[in-house]
Amino acid sequence: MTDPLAGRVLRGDRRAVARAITRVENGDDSTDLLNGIGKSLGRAFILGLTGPPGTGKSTLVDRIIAQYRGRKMKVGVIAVDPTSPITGGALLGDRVRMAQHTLDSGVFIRSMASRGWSGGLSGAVSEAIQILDAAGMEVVMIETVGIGQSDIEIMKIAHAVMVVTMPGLGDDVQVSKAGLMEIGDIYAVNKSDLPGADAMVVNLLSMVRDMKGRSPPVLKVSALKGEGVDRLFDAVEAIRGRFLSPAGEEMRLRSVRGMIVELAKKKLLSEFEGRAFARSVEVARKVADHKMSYEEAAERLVDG
Ligand SMILES: Nc1nc2c(ncn2[C@@H]2O[C@H](COP(=O)(O)OP(=O)(O)O)[C@@H](O)[C@H]2O)c(=O)[nH]1
Ligand SMILES: [Mg+2]
Repeated sequence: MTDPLAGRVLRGDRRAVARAITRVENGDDSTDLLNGIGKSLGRAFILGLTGPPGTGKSTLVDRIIAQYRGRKMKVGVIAVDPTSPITGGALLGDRVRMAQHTLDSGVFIRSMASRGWSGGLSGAVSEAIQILDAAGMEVVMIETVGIGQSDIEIMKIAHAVMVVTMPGLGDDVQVSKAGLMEIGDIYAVNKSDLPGADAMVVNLLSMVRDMKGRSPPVLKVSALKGEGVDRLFDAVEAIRGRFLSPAGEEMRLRSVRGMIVELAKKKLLSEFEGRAFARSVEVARKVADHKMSYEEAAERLVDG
């Protein structure tokens, strides 16, 4: 049976979208909802933004929203932040609130807390993207703090990934360690109004050049002052142009595969937990009686 909420989401009803995302965020049963919208998807261009905390991702998201709104395009944003909601930068918070609360019905911003979501994070984000896609958002941006494995995993769902850095980050350490050098399609050196931006660009270029066959652009920008935003946006649009063209087939399929795998993982995990706990009685007894190692017991549960 189709959830009536699905129809409302498909019509772009904002309250329905909000409620649907809350449902997937809480882990409530959303099977009927997602089946109801699930065959009308794949139109939204998914742009991931990731990088160390405080580099100005949210401020940049705000700038990119403005660019798309200038073209009358509908934009959805999901900010996954372990510490703070999208209001991390007070300035952005104010502007976002204004944007939401005044006339702009073409923007839907939602922050999702990652705390306590072990394993299920990417699945829930995938579902939220589906909802925004179904509601007619032409672009969906996902902001994550690029410090953990799950943040990197979410980026597999994106059609394009922008890695956001800034001068004086301790250079390569934070960026390369977290695996950010492998996943970026565009590198933004934000806060270029501060000293050290050129050095950061040179540094990133050399790291990026080391990798085979790829030469993602490294662009200076100041989200605060609005400098370099046009060029950065052009780089995003170049990728979106490919996404929309027949040549984007591979890119589109890669994202779909990423989504399906994340959703499957989420299902597997939640089903497994219940079953495994029920079945653990016997092996737990053996472990307690020193007849089996924890390792063996865990393997026994996985094997079924
Ligand atoms: N100087 C300077 N500060 C910036 C720039 N962009 C963002 N900021 C500031 O950096 C802080 C963190 O920004 P935020 O967008 O919340 O970073 P996030 O944690 O990566 O999302 C805020 O105080 C912003 O105002 C910039 O281009 N230049
Ligand atoms: Mg932020």
